[in-house]
Amino acid sequence: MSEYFTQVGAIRYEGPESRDPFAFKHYNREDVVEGKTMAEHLRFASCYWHTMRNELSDPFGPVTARMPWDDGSTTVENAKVRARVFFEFLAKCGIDYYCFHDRDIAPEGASLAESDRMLDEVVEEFARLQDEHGRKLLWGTACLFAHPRYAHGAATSCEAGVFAYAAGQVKKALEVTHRLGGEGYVFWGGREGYSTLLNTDMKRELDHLAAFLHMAVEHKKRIGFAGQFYIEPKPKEPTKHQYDSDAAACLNFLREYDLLEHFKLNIETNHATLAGHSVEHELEVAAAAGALGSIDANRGDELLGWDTDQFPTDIYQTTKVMLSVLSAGGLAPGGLNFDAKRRRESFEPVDLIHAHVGGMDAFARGLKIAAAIRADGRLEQFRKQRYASWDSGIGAQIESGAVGFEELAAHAAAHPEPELASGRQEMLENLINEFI
Ligand code: XLS
Ligand code: NI
Ligand code: NI
Repeated sequence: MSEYFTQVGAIRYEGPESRDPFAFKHYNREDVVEGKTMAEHLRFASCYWHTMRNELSDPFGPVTARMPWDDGSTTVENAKVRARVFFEFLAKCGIDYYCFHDRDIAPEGASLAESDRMLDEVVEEFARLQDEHGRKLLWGTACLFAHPRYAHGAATSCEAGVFAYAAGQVKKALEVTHRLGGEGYVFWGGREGYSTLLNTDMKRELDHLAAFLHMAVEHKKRIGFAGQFYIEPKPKEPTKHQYDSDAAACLNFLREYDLLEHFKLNIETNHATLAGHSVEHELEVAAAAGALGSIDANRGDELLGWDTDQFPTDIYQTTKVMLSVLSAGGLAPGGLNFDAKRRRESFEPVDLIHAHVGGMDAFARGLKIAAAIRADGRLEQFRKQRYASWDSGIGAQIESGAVGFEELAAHAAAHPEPELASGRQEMLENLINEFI
């Protein structure tokens, strides 16, 4: 078979001393950390929309990405060529998983039926390529935000016919995800929100969104799809306000509409920062509810206010993410999906390799550092000690529900002013730096 990334062979682990830009310095897939291999911990995925379909235009200029394999047509044949390039890319980088939207991998036809037919044809090529290259689908999803019909949203559109069309699209996307052995399915409500409340019946739209998700749960059961459902929070962009604005808002919505048992969250770093949170905040909120599912691994730029979707290269950030992931017991069947794109200036195919290799190494390093911090134990010990007053005496009585306001008021009256210990933030920050 022809090769598209001819400058590069398979990316190998050479260790921290290597100066080869096409070698891993930290990601050694068979290395065991806390009882699992790095590959099992990290479960890397590349996303089709950025890797194969993002041509790197911006609002001020056209596409720059060089994709010599792509003839620019919307034919099924061209879609299959792209698929072959993608699987060669995954294999070269040693990335086990991938993710896609229905409309990234196959063209949209003049009718839903025609789109479905073309999707089926491309999916068969994907099935063949998965076998040939030993790659797996982490999750599938449907693009319910690009076509002009979704201008007012999909499941929250003011137009019922659009809701029906979106249902048809998700039905098919679930079926092809199942066909490809997908381990999950993501709902990201790209336009499920509003631009102005002047024209919006928020309560009615939320009821519709919940009804839509209940139907998806039904269909999942009907077809025997056992993959995990995820909601991906994002506060804004493209709309001014999206209903799935952050992890807490998603959890509340899922609980209110009796959906929580069917969904986990897919947390994206740059969406967390758009919501005014750190990614580790979102991970902790999800984990506390038993709903930490998967991660869209990228990063924003603190000087820019939008979803810049940059590749994750910040070791502090990957360390904090891996601390949360390890303490939550891991991500499987979720993974680390690089929902990330190159800068417009990085337009050569080989830049895709640099970008992914760097992200993988940054996470491998984050994993090793996080495991070392956990093995050292001082951070955990400090945190535990900070709550020692709850382990016995009045604290333990409160936690067990043995006392109420009467007893507590009596306790406060009978005891001197409580003594507080320092939070030691600076000392803990220094402790983390010992390991970076
Ligand atoms: C966009 C989202 C999107 C989802 C999949 O901001 O991150 O790419 O991950 O629909
Ligand atoms: Ni995403
Ligand atoms: Ni995003």
